[in-house]
Amino acid sequence: MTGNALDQLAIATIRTLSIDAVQQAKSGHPGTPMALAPLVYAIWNRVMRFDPKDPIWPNRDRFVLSNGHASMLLWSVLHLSGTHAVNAEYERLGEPSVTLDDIRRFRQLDSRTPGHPEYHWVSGVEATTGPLGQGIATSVGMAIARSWLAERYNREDFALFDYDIYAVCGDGCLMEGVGSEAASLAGHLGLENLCWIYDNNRITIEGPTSLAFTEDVAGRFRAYRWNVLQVADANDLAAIEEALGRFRKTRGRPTLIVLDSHIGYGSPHKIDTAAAHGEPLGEEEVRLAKRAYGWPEDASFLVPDGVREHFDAGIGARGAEAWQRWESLFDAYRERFPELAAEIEQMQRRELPAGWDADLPSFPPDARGLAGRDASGRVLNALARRVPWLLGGSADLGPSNRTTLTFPGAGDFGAESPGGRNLHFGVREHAMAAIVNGLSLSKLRAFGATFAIFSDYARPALRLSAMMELPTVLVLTHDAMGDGEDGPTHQPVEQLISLRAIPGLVVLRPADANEVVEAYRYVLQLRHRPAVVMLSRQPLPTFDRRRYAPAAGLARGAYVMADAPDGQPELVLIASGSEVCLVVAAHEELAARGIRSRVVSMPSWEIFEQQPEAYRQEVLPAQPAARIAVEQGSTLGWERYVGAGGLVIGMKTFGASAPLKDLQRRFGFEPERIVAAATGLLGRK
Ligand SMILES: Cc1ncc(C[n+]2csc(CCOP(=O)(O)OP(=O)(O)O)c2C)c(N)n1
Repeated sequence: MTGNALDQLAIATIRTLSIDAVQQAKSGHPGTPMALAPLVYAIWNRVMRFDPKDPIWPNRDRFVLSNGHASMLLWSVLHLSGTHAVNAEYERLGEPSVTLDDIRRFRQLDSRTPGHPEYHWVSGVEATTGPLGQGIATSVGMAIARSWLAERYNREDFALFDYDIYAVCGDGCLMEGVGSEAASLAGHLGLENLCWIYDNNRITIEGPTSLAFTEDVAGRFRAYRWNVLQVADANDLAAIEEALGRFRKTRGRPTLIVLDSHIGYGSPHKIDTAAAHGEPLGEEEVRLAKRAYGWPEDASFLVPDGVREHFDAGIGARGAEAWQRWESLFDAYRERFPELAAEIEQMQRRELPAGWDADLPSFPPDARGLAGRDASGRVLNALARRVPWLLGGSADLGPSNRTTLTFPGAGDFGAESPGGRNLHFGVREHAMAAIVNGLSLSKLRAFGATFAIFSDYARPALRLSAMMELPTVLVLTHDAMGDGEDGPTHQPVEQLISLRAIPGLVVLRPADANEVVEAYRYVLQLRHRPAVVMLSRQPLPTFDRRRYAPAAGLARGAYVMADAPDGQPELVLIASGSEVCLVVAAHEELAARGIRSRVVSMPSWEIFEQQPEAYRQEVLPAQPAARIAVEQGSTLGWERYVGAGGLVIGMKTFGASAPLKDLQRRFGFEPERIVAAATGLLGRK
């Protein structure tokens, strides 16, 4: 068989595997894989430097399927290329990532072929995608990481990091705001190793794009300062390869390839949108499509002889050769630059360098205290000096979030300064969170920052951080009503509880400067969980830890900070963050009145829930039943800790625009109100 015939056979195999899997599952999207099979084939078998035997090799080209509903494309190529599996400890397993049986069990429980690409579940998937726009936005983080890594580690004759990032997207990804935010930043940063391929099929679920999407996409990307290329026929392998080649030669700009295609290509009937999306073709249509591809009509899940071998000779051979070359290069690099090589190895395993916490400050007692955000700024700087690959930034609120890294050499990341550690995301919270995911997928330790209220703008990507089990960090300042005069639009109410509802995410709301230190100490040691650190805008007293329990208790999620003298309280006061000092003041006042209370600082529900039952009982015993929780956020959920006999002082409405003191009075966040609630609850004066 000629090379050309083998190419066509391989493409038809991707198409028919996709059709058969969707048909068998009775759900999925067959139309896009049918149309994009040549593209994905060209990228994988002709261009990508990816070693199927080692899918986590650091210098591999990345492939992100942003139109995740076309996941069968990915399952087909992972199978045909013989990509191997890797486990959560980064051990390379000899077994295939996706077997033909997995493909037969597309979308079924525990198969390695879920409905959408799932990072951490299927080896070879570079990012979880499905919510449209996320994949392309994440790819921008990957491209930033690629520039940063090259700048820090490449040396003359040692191009350790020179990989490219390919992301495939459809109309949906380009309609979504997050895609536009990310594209704008990518153009600004001139990320030349980034290539998006836009499947311009002029159709979405409801029908033709003429319904809602008639903008000039190419013009828009030119305005973003991207290199825009056109391929007029999605079946023209040579033209696709030519465009990919031009991308690789383009300097100083990312590339968008606009690929004109027809959804459901090969289907004899004009495929309607419902059939292309979320519905199998049906037996008859499957047969006719196979006939159009010159395929045996009755065969299903057929991989003809020669196809796997063709992938072995293409991506397999090219990947193995690139891998071997890189391994030798890295061996020589390790000899010449042992420290840098050690950094790369630690980073790849998500480990921290020795002494990473050596410069963490300890804050002396101070009644006037320090704002959470100020303590955070000092801690972040102390950590970033010690962890060279810790980097991040804010969505244009750096001075306010106090996330700027100010030590010598930290610098700003930019097109001309790709080694900078301060990222400037612009006012783009959603893209920021997706980019942070991309940085983390590239094994950098990355943080983003904004006001707590705007976590809503970042939430879809944050949810994916948790799903992908990435150790990202989101620094959220102005975590309550501390910004006073800015008013209800800026005062979070339901954000805390909604963040706590994201499975796997660690939410931390430290009470004073020393809890901030402990919060970051905890967060930095996470390897497979994202964290949110909620910080106050206003100063909070730094507690005297000789009098109150050490801040290290934070690592257990909640701890007894102050107690009744005999350890037998009548009442338990629970609070987080800026409200802990209020309950401490109430506790002192109650003590003066002869009422025995306990103060529990509860910076993190999630961490507390992980503690053994005995510890949780010790901190929050069944008796006394009189408990009061105080938090400047929605009261929702606190019932869990205060029980039926308890009370929650929290927010039931939006806030208001006024100085903080007035807001605290209006909404009941004052020690005397807590004292009154306590005496009322106990039926005492
Ligand atoms: C954020 C988000 N909104 C909606 C959907 C549901 N959805 C899945 S595919 C699709 C249509 C996408 O159209 P396009 O990107 O052009 O893909 P194609 O029609 O080429 O398959 C939609 C709306 C989604 N996956 N993510």
